[in-house]
Amino acid sequence: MTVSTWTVERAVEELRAAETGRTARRPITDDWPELDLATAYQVQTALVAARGARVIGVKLGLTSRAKQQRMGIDAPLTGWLTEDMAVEAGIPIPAGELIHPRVEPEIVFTLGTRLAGPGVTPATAMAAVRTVSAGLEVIDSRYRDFRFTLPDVVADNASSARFVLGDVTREPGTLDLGLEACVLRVDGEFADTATGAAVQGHPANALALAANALAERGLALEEGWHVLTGGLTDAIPFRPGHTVTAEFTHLGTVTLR
Ligand code: OOG
Ligand code: MG
Repeated sequence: MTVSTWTVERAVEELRAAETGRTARRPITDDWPELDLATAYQVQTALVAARGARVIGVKLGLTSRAKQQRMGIDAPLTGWLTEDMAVEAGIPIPAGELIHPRVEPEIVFTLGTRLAGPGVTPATAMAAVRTVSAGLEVIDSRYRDFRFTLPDVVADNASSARFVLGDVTREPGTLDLGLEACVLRVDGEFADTATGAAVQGHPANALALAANALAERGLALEEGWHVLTGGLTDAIPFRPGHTVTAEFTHLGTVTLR
């Protein structure tokens, strides 16, 4: 019998090595099949702590059918957003720092008050929102070909890399976010489209889901935090020199180069 020598600490080291060495690795569960979801979230928290950047919010992953079908996983997850992931609009993404980046458009909430589960409903979730904006998330799995199981991607902080927020902010309640549309283009060419309803039927459902999921681990969404509600469309490969735009009905246009 072989005894697994994997631990939370070892998983963190392996993921850090893949990230800093810009080399994708095989899924941790290939070597550590016993990695369960609760332990994977411990890896995620330890990984983000090891990177040392301040937490400024939460990202949801795999909240839309487009994303779930592409990744072959039908359960949403959460990860942490840190200060160093936020990129100013207009500043080029340092693609050389990443392994195989992909871009996806998202609807983003910024919280005016703390939001703690359990029992958060979409309505109570929206009552905590100060502003809504559009965003483009750059994801970059530390796993080869973005191939992973749910515990793998949870451990890898949901493939987090960078994100940009649009400069239009709207108060919730002034928009029907289920009907808010987004057109994604690469170098001006149409790539994909979706409305806010693609995310769990409505982005408010995703926000409530995040608050309730964090509550299971004794955590809450804090005032001032950003919440990325999940890719509306499938993510598209981000190649140096390309310009990706996400044009929203009321939330403006977000550009990444
Ligand atoms: C996992 C990250 C998912 C989203 O918005 O669905 C995510 C992945 O697709 O690699 O950020
Ligand atoms: Mg995302």
